[in-house]
Amino acid sequence: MQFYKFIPHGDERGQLVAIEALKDIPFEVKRVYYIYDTKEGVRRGFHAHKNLEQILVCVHGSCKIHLDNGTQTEEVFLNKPDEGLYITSDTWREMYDFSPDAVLLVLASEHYNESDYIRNYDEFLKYVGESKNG
Ligand code: T46
Repeated sequence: MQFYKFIPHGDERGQLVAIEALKDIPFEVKRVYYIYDTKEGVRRGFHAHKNLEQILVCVHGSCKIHLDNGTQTEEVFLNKPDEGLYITSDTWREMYDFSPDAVLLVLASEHYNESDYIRNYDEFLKYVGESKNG
């Protein structure tokens, strides 16, 4: 788990954060999506990826991210529009505890591809186990 800190260009008008590919984050951005209007108690995600890097920025409100690399888990709290959570492909992720006003912005290194998803937890454990053993 790694955080990227972005520079807020603040002045009397307010704040502006710019994120440049390969400069502020380590990959070219091919896709941007955002999650908002999340209902109370919702937990989403429940998957890993085979080949996808992502930066998650909670640009408004807050949410939590559960990360699991097959051996260790972590809970991350996101509530800063100038901070990005970097998630590599072989990480199981779940997003939860969204505040009603939360907007979770995601920068992704690849186009959307359903066949890149590992949606079964046992398959995920097998996948990361095999990756570690070459
Ligand atoms: C991830 C976490 C953080 C698209 O059509 N294009 C897209 O780029 C995406 C991301 C989704 N969709 C469609 C597919 C589903 O019908 O939007 C619907 C909801 O997607 P999903 O159930 O995969 O959403 P989450 O919140 O479970 O997961 C998403 C990303 O899919 C995933 O890559 O890492 O956010």
